[in-house]
Amino acid sequence: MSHPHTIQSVTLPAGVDLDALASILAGGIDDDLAEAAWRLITPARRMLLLAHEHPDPDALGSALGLAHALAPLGKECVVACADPVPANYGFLPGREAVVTRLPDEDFDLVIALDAGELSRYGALYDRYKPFFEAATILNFDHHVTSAGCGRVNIIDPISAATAELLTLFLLNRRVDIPAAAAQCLLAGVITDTRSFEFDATTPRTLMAGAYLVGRGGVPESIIKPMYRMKPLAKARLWGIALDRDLGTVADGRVIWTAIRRSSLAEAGASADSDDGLPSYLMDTDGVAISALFKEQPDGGTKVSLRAAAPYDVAALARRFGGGGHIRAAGFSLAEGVDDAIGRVIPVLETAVAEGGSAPADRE
Ligand SMILES: [Mn+2]
Repeated sequence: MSHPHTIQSVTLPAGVDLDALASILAGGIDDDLAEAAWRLITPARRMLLLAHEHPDPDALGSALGLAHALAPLGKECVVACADPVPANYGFLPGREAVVTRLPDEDFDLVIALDAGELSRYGALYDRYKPFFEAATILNFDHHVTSAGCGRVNIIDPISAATAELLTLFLLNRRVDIPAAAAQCLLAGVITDTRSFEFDATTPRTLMAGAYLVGRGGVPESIIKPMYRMKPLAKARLWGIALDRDLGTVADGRVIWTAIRRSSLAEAGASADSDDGLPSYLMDTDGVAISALFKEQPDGGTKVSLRAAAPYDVAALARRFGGGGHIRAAGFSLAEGVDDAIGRVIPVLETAVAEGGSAPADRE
C-alpha cells in the first residue's frame, strides 16, 4: 500500500529539536494515569481499537494512529467502526483495514477512542453487547461531558483532539510514533480544530501538531480534501445559488440563498451539494444570521439557519417547529421556497433588529 502524501523522513529546520518537544509533550499527561493505561496494554496480545459511529478523522485517526504505533511492539490491532470510512479520508494510512463487524471476539483489550459512552460506538456496540460488557476497556477521550466507559479512562478536555491526547500518552510511555501514526494523529488534531482555527486550540495543540509534522505528517494532504476540494457540479450549483437567489436585508446583516430542484438538475449536482453553503454565507462581512432555503422533493422547503453571537437561531427555529444549536439550527416548512422566504425573512429581520444596534461579535 502506498501513501503518496506521507513522507517518511523530514528535514527539520536548524534548531528544531523533536526530542525536546517530545519531552515537553510527555509531561502533559499524568504519569500515574498513563502508567495505569499502559499496564492494560502491556500484557495484551490482540487489541480491538474502536472509533465512534459516524466517524470523524479524530476518531479514525486516533484508532489507526494507535494501531500504527503499537504494531512495532508486536501488538495485533484490529480497528473497528460501526460505519465505513468516508471516501474522502484517503489521507489516513491503513483505512482499508478498518472493519464494520468483528472478525471474532478474541481480544485481550478494547481501546475505545473519542467517545466516553459505549452507546456512541453505535451498531457495533449493539451487535456485540455481551462481548463489550465483559471486555476490559481502556478509554481515551477529550469531551468534557464524557462519562468514561473503561476500566481505565483518560479523559482530558484540555486536549483539542483525542489524537492530541494520544500523542501525549505515546510520548509519555516513550513509544515511537512512526510516520504513518503521525499522519493519522495529525489528521485528528487538524480536523478537530479545523486547521487550528477553533478556540480549543492551545499552544500545546500546536506543539503536538509540530511534533507530528516533524515525524512525517503532511497537513496539506488532510486540509485539502477535508476543507477545499469539491466536485465541479457543486461549484456550478453554488454559482447558480449565489447568482440568482442571493438576498439580504437589514443592511446585509441577514443573508440568504436558495437551492432549487431545478438548480440541482441544471448543475448536475447531488442533493448534498449545499453542504457548507450556510457557513459560506456566514463568512460575509457584516452578516449576523444566514439562511439557506432548500426545495424538497415533495415541494416543501428545508431551512438551515446560522448565526453569529449573540443571536440564537435555535429559538427562531423552534418558532417554526424545528430546533438545533444556538448558532446552527433548522426546520422544515410545507410551502415552496419563495413562500418560505416570504414568511421567514421578516422574522429574521426582526430578530436582528431586536438583537441590538451593535454588530454581532463573530465567534
Ligand atoms: Mn475528537
